Amino acid sequence: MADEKRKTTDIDPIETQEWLESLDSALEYEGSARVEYLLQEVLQHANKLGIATPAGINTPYLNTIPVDQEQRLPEEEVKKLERNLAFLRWNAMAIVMRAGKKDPSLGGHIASYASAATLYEVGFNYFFHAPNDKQLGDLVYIQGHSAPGIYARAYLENRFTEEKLDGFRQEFSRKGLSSYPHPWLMRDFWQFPVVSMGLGPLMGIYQAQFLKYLTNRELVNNEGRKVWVFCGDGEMGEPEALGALNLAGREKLDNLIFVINCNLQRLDGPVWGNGQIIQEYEGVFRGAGWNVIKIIWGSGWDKLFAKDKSGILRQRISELLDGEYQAYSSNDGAFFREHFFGKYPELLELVADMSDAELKALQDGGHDTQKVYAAYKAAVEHTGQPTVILAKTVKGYGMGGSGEGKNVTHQTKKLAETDVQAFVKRFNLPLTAKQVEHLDYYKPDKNSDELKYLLARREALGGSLPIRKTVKANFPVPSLSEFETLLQESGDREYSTTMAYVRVLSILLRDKAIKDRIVPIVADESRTFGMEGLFRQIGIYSPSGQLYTPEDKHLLMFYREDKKGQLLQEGISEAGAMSAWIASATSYSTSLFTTIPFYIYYSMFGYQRFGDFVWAAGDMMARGFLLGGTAGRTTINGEGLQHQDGHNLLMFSVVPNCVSYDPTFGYEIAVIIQHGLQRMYGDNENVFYYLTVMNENYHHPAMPKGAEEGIIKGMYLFKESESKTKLKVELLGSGTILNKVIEAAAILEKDFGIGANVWSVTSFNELRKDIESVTRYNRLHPTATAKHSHVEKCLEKSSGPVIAATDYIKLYADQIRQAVKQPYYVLGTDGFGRSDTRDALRDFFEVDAKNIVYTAIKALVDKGDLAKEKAIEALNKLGIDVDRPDPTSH
Ligand SMILES: Cc1ncc(C[n+]2csc(CCOP(=O)(O)OP(=O)(O)O)c2C)c(N)n1
Repeated sequence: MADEKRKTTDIDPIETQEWLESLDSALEYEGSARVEYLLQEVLQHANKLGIATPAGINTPYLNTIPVDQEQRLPEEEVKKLERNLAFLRWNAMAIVMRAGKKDPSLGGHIASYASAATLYEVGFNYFFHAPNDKQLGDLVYIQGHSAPGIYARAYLENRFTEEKLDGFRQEFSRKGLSSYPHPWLMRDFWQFPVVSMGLGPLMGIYQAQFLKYLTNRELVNNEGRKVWVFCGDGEMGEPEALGALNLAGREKLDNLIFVINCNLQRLDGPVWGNGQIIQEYEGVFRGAGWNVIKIIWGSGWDKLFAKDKSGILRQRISELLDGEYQAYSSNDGAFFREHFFGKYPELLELVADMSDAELKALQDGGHDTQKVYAAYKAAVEHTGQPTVILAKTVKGYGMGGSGEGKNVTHQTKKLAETDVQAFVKRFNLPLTAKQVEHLDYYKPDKNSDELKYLLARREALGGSLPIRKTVKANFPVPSLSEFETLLQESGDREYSTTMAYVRVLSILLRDKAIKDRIVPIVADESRTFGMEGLFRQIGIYSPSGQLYTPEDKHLLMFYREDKKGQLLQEGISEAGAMSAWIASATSYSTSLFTTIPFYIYYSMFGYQRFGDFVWAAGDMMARGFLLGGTAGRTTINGEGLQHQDGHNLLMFSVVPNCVSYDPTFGYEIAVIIQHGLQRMYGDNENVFYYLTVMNENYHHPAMPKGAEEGIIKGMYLFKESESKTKLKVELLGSGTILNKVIEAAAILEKDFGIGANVWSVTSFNELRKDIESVTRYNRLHPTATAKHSHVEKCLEKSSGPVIAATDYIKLYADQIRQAVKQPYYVLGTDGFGRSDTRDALRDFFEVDAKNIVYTAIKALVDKGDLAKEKAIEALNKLGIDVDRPDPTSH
């Protein structure tokens, strides 16, 4: 359309022709760089003259690399690659269909790999370096739904037996293969769990950044290593997928290559049926500073474009809608001729000498080995920018009527018998009728050219992929005595647990054995957490150093950016910073060099914002510390509803290998972090830590003797009641609310003659895990002596009642209910937060000292130890209005 309009408004075609011819001649005699220069000059000049110029973000709907500039593979190698590709296609399909025969509910996908197969194979044979003694290798993020194709390759490489393939999606009953890439489930194989759409692209960008960070800090030489991220064109709809493109452009991450499999379809139908998704992504990526390589058309099209002197074919493809093109893929050659070429008689003429079968055989660029090779080669050679390859393919390629280019193809787990036959014929598979009927796996003879080629190519690139290697940490973990200052009473000084954490961090940053391995991460909140001292001390990482004089240069803590900076300041992107944390927390595997990440952020913008990444981190066996700063619904009092976190701690409890705590005192933080360091880097355990830290300043006592074990297990007796009275309660508290519990204990004793033991519960989450494990043991061992949970042991001498109060929703402390044999009462901060003073909020949510006192008295009334009137008296004495608003509905 645009071309037509332009033509109709061409008031001087001869002049136009002269301009075009002068470009032609510049190209012929001086090359494309000169033409680019001239055009830039013309545009700049036009700008100066005040003439509006096009944004220039898109190039025509053509392959980016001109045919004569394509780097090519020897044809005999292409033949062997494509032979193997046929076997891989068959085996990948067989894996899914054989599992489906056993039980259709097992599921699986055929169409995604069918469209991406060439993209993977060119990479596996020529580009993806594996880690070995000599090299660290490349990091390849494989799109999850293509897993069957990757298993099929592992079979050809003799890594998996046929029996193993038959265990696809049967991990418990057959010790088989995981549905998608899950390192947790296949620890020597998968590296990156990316099947949740959007995680791969974001994690890949920060992985590439982290590799450069390690190089710039001279910790690991990652030069030459590439991060390859494979994703679907539908997947790019996720905000996470597009969210950090500009960072990759800004930091010139030329170690990063995205391969977007543009089969124009997602799960339900076309990604953008009414437009051209490849063009849209080209604009987005170019705008973000990426090098974009489009491979839309296969080699068969080259001669058609060469013949297209009038530009009619170019015009037709520029008008083409993805929805239309998809229909051509799912129909035959005659349909293609009629609807695509038939639009213009001149275009029909262009293909008059081609049969319908030849038209149908015109391939998309992403199915053309040479085109893909040329794109990858150009990508790995490109410097100064990340590269995205937009490869046009057909979803369900080879699936025929059962799925090729069809809207239903994503979930098609089975091909009709006729389509299986057609598949065998199309890819010329050497299978007998019986083998086809049984869907037997096929592996060429070990002496065949194809298999020898496939194995030799992997050997040349360093070995098999994917592969997950790890290194054991080999540095001394600091002992608790290093944190002595935090174990002591704070005297006159009041500080918050956030400050306690920052002190722990500073101590670690001075520890000779590990200081370089520490990776502090923030998402534009250093000042919120009092960490700005680190700017000067360790520097903020910036690959280009600091090209300007910061406005605060005269200050002690000025904003110092440095190529060797240690602090990762990821700007306002919690999910991005989380991805950086994951890269660091798994560097013991990806770079065989252990780093120790500490990422602190606003706790409310934590799990509930980037929870899927936390889940992936668990799967990847990430090791490191996450700190939910400004936690506690009433503790960050002024910020109001959106900021006040009363539940993220509970959310972390659902991640099986996350160890989480809600500490109150500096010594608790020191004990927890020291123990975490020991578990993760001393004992190489696959766990990671989440700690809440708060911004309320208060006095910190010295660590009670022997408290370490209880701190780690989740509960210890902080203060035993000295009262001789028979009226006793057990008070449990965590985080800042423990201070309210301590206050309540004093009031109970002084004003009501009730003795109260005070327990610091550093983690209801850990206590719950212990209860679960003990309960399971007792259930499965009916004749063995029953085990007792830590909670039971702590409270065994008490007759209760037990009252718990925290700054989190009641469910958090309620987790231990089954192990509390005494009457158990829980106070917490259910309901939306709001701004007010801390005292007012704790009153509102009923977690202040008076509400704890009253609840203890009511508990004694319920137990029969006190008369009902005592409860009324207490209400009056404490000034509690019983008609107060209910925070859960107010
Ligand atoms: C976050 C998330 N949402 C939804 C899904 C379900 N899902 C799986 S594959 C898919 C479509 C993928 O399409 P595309 O990215 O284009 O990949 P293709 O298979 O076409 O190559 C969807 C929606 C998912 N895996 N993750």
